[in-house]
Amino acid sequence: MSLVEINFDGIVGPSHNYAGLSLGNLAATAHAGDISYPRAAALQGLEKMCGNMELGLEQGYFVPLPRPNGDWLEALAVDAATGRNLLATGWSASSMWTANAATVSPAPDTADGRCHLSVANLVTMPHRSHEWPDTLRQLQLAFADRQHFAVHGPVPPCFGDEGAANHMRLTSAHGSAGLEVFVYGRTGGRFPARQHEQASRVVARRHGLDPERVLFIEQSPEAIAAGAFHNDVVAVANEQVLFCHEQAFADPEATYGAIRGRCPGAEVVEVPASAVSLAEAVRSYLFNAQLVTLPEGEQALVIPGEAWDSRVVRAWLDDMIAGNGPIRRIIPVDVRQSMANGGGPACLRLRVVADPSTVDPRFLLNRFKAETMAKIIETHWPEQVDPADLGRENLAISVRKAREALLDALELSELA
Ligand code: SUG
Repeated sequence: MSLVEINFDGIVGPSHNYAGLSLGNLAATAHAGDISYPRAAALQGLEKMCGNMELGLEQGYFVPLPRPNGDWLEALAVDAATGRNLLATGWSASSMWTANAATVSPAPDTADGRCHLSVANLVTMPHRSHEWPDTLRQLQLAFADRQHFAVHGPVPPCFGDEGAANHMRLTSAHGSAGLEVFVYGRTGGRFPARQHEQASRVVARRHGLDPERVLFIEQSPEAIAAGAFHNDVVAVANEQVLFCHEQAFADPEATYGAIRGRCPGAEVVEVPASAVSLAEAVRSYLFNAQLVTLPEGEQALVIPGEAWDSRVVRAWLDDMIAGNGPIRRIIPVDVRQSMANGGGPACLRLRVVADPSTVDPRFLLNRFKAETMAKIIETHWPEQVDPADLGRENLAISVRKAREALLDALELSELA
């Protein structure tokens, strides 16, 4: 059994739009009302997946959820006179950010030796709160092998859970036992704290994690106030490396100390605020990167083009690469359509450490499938969506047809 990291990216759905629904997500609110380009968005996401596959990494995907969600809109009694924001909650393609789909504890960390996944309830944002039932169906299909996986329902909705975006794992190697770090926010600040401490604790208990190999860390309130609505906007970990902003955690020294104490080989690569301010970190999404181990063993950081184009970020990265740190390569990618909604490379993927042969192959990418997907996206995804068009019947029909065409091609029509 060979355990590797598989990144499951969310295919950007045909209703991708900018409705400005996420308070505290500065990019999304800044782009409220803009015209979106779902076709370009989905192709950008696909290109990122293919790029990672070419690096020799295992790549999977999840399909877009059914939108508009008629049951949800009906439950809200949305009609022609209802405000546009409420209507837009039924049309969001927000499931593309699969870092919020679930929290994943790989088999070496859990008491029963299975990989555990808990679907995230996403209760804080109305447009995301109705994702979980369809996400759960997909997880149950992809990880149906009960000998190797346990898929859990959501944490009760009183405690907000936003999944892997607030969870990091430090380990000597993906397939070995690791330290799981859950990051939560405290309410009461300028913006909502979306991850509740109790939700993280529930997930850790359900997954059967050894309390000696778990940490619960408070996110810094300044980071949330500056627009880091998830921990993955200011920190990312991979194997023994934690890459983070100086102001990511409420008590950085205690956090690093606790991590080093429980994962002796851990290396912290901290970016000081004097080099990259919190505001620039949030604007550029430097930390919303995929920190990956390449087959040759070195670590690479897959960053958004916006970070690469930032003068101060680039200067810091140049110095880092010139030094002797653990991150040896920088790979910029273009995910601009997702970025304008506050979703960088890291938001677009869910990391699952597993043996690929135990995963339903219909969720694993290869060259041939990528070409098929590209053709379907080019043929069926709307070229553009004006948020004023949400609610129109002809748009609903084309969005539904587009998704059906994709499900057909991927032999996933049971998710229709
Ligand atoms: O939940 N944006 C998403 C972005 C999620 C990013 N994920 C991670 N950081 N892991 C959110 O805020 C905007 C949708 C809109 O406004 O139309 C949105 O939902």
